[in-house]
Formats: sequence, C-alpha cells, structure tokens
Amino acid sequence: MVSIQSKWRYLFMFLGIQLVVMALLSREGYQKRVSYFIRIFRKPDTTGLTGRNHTAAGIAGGDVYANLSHLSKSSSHGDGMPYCPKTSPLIGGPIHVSFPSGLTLAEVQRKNPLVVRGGRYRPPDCEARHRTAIIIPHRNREHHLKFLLYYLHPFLQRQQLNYGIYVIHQAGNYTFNRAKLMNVGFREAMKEEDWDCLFFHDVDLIPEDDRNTYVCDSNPKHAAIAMDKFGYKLPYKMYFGGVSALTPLHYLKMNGFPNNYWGWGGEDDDIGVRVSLGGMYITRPSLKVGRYKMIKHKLDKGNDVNPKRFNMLAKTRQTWKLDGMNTAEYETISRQYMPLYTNITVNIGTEAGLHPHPPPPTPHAKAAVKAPVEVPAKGSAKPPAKLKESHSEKKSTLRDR
Ligand code: UDH
Ligand code: NGS
Repeated sequence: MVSIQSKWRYLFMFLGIQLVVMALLSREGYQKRVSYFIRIFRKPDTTGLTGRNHTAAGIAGGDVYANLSHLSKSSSHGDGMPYCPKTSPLIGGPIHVSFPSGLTLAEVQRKNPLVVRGGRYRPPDCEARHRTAIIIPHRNREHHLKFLLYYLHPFLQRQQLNYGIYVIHQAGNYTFNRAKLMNVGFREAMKEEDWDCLFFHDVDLIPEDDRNTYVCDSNPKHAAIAMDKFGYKLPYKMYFGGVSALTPLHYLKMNGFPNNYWGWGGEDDDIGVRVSLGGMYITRPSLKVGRYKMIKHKLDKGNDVNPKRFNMLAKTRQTWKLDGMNTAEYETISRQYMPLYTNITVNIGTEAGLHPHPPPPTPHAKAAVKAPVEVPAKGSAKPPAKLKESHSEKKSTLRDR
C-alpha cells in the first residue's frame, strides 16, 4: 500500500517535472503557451496599476506601449539581419483603449522614438517579413487622428512590421468621398514603396487586440469584424466597412474602389461586392481578435447621407469596370512628411469632375457681358479659383493641437 507520505513525494516529483518542462519550453521559444498556463494559476489583477483594465465586454486589456521599451535607436539596421520570427514575441493580445483628454501629438511622438519622418518604421533588430501601408481618409478629424496614431504606432511595432502611415486629406468643403480618397491613397503609397499590403482604415477605429495582425491574406480581409458600436458582432454578413486589407493585386483585380459615392453610406458595400466580382472572397479574423473601439461622433458636416446609394449599389455589376482605380482623377496639392505620418492633401473634385465647366451665364449676366464696361487695368483680373494653387488649402493641413 502506498503511504500518504509517498503520495506527497510523487505529487512533488510530478510538479517538479512540470516545472522543468515549462522552463525548457520557455527556453525553446514557447513563451506564449507557457504564459498561458501561468495566467491560469495567477489571480487576476484587480488593482489596475499594471496598466491592465477591463473593457465593456470584460476582456482584460494591457498597455499598448508595454513590450516596446527595450527597442532602442542604437540597434543597427544592417544587411545581414535575420528575418523577424513568424509570430512576433512582442504581441500581447488585448489592449486597453481609452481616450484621455490632454493627449498631444508631441506626446505620441515622444512615445514612439523609432518612428521616422513620414510615419515610417522598421523593426530595429530584425528584417520585417511584411511591408504594410495604412491609408486613412481624412477631413476635420484631427482629434481622432491623434488617438489613432497613439494606439496604431505601438500596435504595429509589436507586430514587427515595416510600415508607413498615410493620411489622405480631402481639400475644400465639398461633400466627402471616402472611397475615392482610398484610391488616391493606394496610388500615392505605391509610388513610394513596394508595399505588399494596404490597410484602408477609418480614423475613428482603434484596434483592441494586437493578434489582429496588419498583414494581408490570400483574399481581401475585413479586419473590423467586431466593433463596440455593434456589440462586438458583425452587423450583417456582407459588411466590409471600417478597416479592410488588400494586396496591390487584390486591389487591381477589383479595379480599386468606386469614385462616385459622395457623402455617407454604401461605398463599403460596393467595395464588398467588387471583391466577389473580382473573383475573390472576404476573409476575416476571429470575433475575439478583430475587435475595435470607435471614437464616438456624429455625422460630419459635408458628409450627409447619400440618397443615391441604393440605386448605385444595384448597378455595381455594370459599373465596376468603368469606374474605379482606372478612372480616379485628382490633383495632389501637397505631400508633407510629418513626424508621425505622411499627409497628402488632394483635390478630388465633385460629381461634375475635377474642373467642372462653369454654369452657362443667366440672361441677366449675358446682358451685362454685352454692355460696354470699363476695361480693368492690366493684371487686376482675379485668377480662376483653382484649389491646386489655393494658399488657404495649404494652410488647412494637420498640425499638433
Ligand atoms: N471621414 C473624415 N471626415 C469626414 C467624414 C468622414 O475624416 O468629414 C473619414 C474618417 O476616416 C471616418 C471615415 O471617413 O472614420 C468614415 O466616416 P464616418 O466615421 O462618418 O462613418 P461611420 O459610418 O459613422 O463610421 C457614421 C456615424 C453616424 C451615421 C448615421 C447614418 N444613419
Ligand atoms: C449600412 C450602410 C453602410 C454602413 C453600415 C454601417 O446600411 O455603408 O450601414 O453603418 N450601407 C448603406 O447605406 C447602403 S453605421 O452603423 O456604421 O453608421 O457602413
């Protein structure tokens, strides 16, 4: 019969072996699995002092800047660097997202010392396996942009990506056009670098889990599958809004995005339809990982609901080859390499085109033209109000607030 004493001995021996196995696994690089077991035995932290917190759905979130402090500027970027591991060891899972007042772009810059001019980054200690461009359509959302940059930079660094952030800023006050700005972003980003993946990213969506990797799949990916505003569920099966990821090949196969959705709504559904018209299908991360918090806001001035969107959507099958990347016309007003992003300000025109013809003169105006008038002095005539040359537009670029 086995005595109680020897039972304890066997139990201690068993636990000892477990510890040795865990130590060995940890040395071999299985830290994630080991830390999973450790977490099971550890009591949950309730103090909140470690930067952990609980989101509305009860998932613990860590500080997005944890894991990054050891990366230093001094690490050299040589030719013979090894590739980064397939799964980044810096990934930590759920991220705590909040929007404290008083955050400045200068503070975001200070917290991201390895980000260089134009919002570009490469891991300092290994050769990135992926090159990802983030394209953000933008107008009058500087406050949201600041928060997105605060979270996105460390999020992408934890994924050991070679990345660049592009803000595509619509000039003027004419109705907003999200999808056309994405076409601009695609073309302008690809001019600069051979990106292998492009993330089309609303400015007000903050990712809440860094296992949602900003890397492309073999088919177009809808990353924002679980938003807080939809109760962390997909609102409908074909939803393709918020954040999506395409390779340049995917983008070209579907002729990019439509240029003719002016105002709110429908353009993301059109893009979703284009995916299947281009012979592809939508992939998604899991609901657990593809989580986003939206910065609350109302519908913007200059982005009224588009009443034509349902009629247009009904015709995507007929229009997708005639309107898209192949017909995207715009004028680049400025390209600024800011410390945390590249800002591209563009004139995308209106439904009537880039330089719509002036309306025909009214009978009253015709009469005025016929009447003999005094000839203005040389040089006093006003130049046409072309956005490209407009000084005020140049001034409307983003600044630290
Ligand atoms: N955006 C701007 N400025 C604008 C409008 C839109 O930067 O003036 C960009 C921004 O990146 C934003 C994205 O376009 O995240 C999408 O626009 P949105 O946030 O207005 O769209 P969303 O559907 O929110 O997320 C709409 C709020 C209420 C709509 C109710 C309609 N029934
Ligand atoms: C659909 C819109 C999409 C929009 C989605 C979510 O109805 O553009 O709602 O909207 N499609 C049409 O209007 C045809 S949201 O709840 O974010 O305001 O993205």
